[in-house]
Amino acid sequence: MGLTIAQKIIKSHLISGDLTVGSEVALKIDQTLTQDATGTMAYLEFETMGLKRVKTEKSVAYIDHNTLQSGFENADDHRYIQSVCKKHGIYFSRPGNGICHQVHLERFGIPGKTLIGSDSHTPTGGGIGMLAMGAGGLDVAVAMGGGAYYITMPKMYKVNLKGKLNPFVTAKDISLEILRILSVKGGVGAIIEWGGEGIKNLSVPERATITNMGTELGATTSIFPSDEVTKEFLKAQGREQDYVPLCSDPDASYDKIIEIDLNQLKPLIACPHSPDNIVTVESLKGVKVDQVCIGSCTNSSLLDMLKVASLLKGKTIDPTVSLSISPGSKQVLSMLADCGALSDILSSGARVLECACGPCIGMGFSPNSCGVSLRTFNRNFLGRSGTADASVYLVSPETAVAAALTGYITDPRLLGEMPEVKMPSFFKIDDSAIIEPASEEEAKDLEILRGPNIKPFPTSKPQLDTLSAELVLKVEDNITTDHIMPAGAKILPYRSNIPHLSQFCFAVCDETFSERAKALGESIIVGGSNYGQGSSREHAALVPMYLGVRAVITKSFARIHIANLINAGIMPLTFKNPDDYDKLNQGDKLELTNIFEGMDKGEIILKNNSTGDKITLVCDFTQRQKEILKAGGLLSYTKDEK
Ligand code: MIC
Ligand code: SF4
Repeated sequence: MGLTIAQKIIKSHLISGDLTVGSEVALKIDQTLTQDATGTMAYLEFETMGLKRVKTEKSVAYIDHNTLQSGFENADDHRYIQSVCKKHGIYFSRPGNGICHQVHLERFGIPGKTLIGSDSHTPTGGGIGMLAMGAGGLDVAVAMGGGAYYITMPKMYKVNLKGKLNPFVTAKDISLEILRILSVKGGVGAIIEWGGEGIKNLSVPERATITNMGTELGATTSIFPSDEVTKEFLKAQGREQDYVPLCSDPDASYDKIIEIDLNQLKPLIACPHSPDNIVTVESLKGVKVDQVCIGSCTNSSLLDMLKVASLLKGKTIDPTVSLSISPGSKQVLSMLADCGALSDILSSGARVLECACGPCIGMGFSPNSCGVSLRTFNRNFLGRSGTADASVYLVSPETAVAAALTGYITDPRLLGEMPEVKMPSFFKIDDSAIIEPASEEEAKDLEILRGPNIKPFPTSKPQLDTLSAELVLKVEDNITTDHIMPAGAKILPYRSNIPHLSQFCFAVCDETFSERAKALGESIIVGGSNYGQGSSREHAALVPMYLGVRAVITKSFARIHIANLINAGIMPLTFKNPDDYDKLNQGDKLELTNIFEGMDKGEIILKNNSTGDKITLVCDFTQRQKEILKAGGLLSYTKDEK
């Protein structure tokens, strides 16, 4: 039987396992990326492995998240990461050079290669036919050290696009349409391949918008074929030699096939507070808008920015709206400046922010109280913007401009003619903000520079056969890592200081959580389905571990978060019967016995000593995962193995 694109890449990178869906496969990783909010932790972890050089083909560290530098903390982190890179063979993308996913696509991504990144939107690389996946920092550190990356072999979904997008309907609307169809849980356990004749008209940046937002479906990753469009893009980036054609076999089989007719698609909008809360833009006509943000790793390419500039040209934004534009990379910003488009943006009254994540992760530009913010980003989780009572909507750049010009949610098709905007045949190549590592010889004498905010990361205790602990917190479905470990300008500077960070754990849901968990010593969390969706931040596991959380029991987990929990030595367990969720209440005294035998059987019995109920929990851990948990986390396991 034929293979899908992803199966082909997996097969050529298999270290162990086979293509049986649901089984564990170990993959060789060719490239890694980190960003600074997860990077400090990942490099501290890499350092404990005691290796001199990374063993990947290319590893790159980006500084793009924590660029506000409201104190010494971020600058210290940046300096630390830069010194690790120089010494250990990693390329360092300086602050200002752009958002990791945008820059990686432009300068480093190669079709057919594997990439893991300590950021959940690493699948952006699927836009040029990479098998690109988000992972926890520790998994990235292991891959940098030459270790395998373990995933559960995913199902294969195919989305066939037919027809052509109408003016003002965009790749972002395709992303929102698939979220409408599948929901934020619909891609869990699957890789989504995009195909059909409709993809021929989608450029690489448009494809990358789609693979980027595939993360919001919970998918392992998303991927496009590598074809003539890919070749043109790589050629325009001066990297034609990196092109390899890649497509699925004609008889490849898929677990699900979805058809989208591009001709029928309308401008769409995701309403607060979930990316799958989709309606048409026209149905929200007339809603007053306070703020518009254009940028983020979803929509900050040169193509996006040129469209925005051409729509703003000669016009002034509504005086009641604040508009921010963050170009995705130095390449984008510099080319906008060279062709005069930047001046069109500035003349409209927009505020141009630096090439970084910025408002997307609440690093400045938070909306006013009860504000309505339209953003071209990928997430609109509660509180993520930095303003707790703001209403954040996700839209295409075209819809964003329509709101900025009118002051209201407006169907962009009412803006008149869409000016024709083309990608240039050649991009401006200037890699001066990417610093190469030192040679092995030079690296010997280099010192790693650490700041006082960089604290050693916590380690967990080995798992014992019995666990008696209180249910410290019960939460509902679709809890995101932004609930578990919020980000934003006040908290992000402390990503390398787990004790400080721990004060804010779950603060969005329950301000007393941190103190209560600490006081209990050991505790258990209960959640609904899709627990831990969203980011790859391992802090959402490391911080609960630091606070004594030993097990999390849910209806289901998101992929990266479950891996992070196991890596942190926290047992992720699911209800055999999801209705048993109702039999547990905050404050209940819980007991898990014969844990090791249960791990082997795949079921553990939970006794609720407060009610007398006995509940069956499922744990289908692989042998490796059982050993990691017994050792008290991946780092202890790796040390024990040495
Ligand atoms: C996000 O978009 O939520 C982030 C911030 O990029 C995270 C990483 C982090 O929390 O540092 C992600 O997507 O993994
Ligand atoms: Fe940065 Fe936002 Fe993309 Fe995360 S989703 S990498 S915060 S731009």
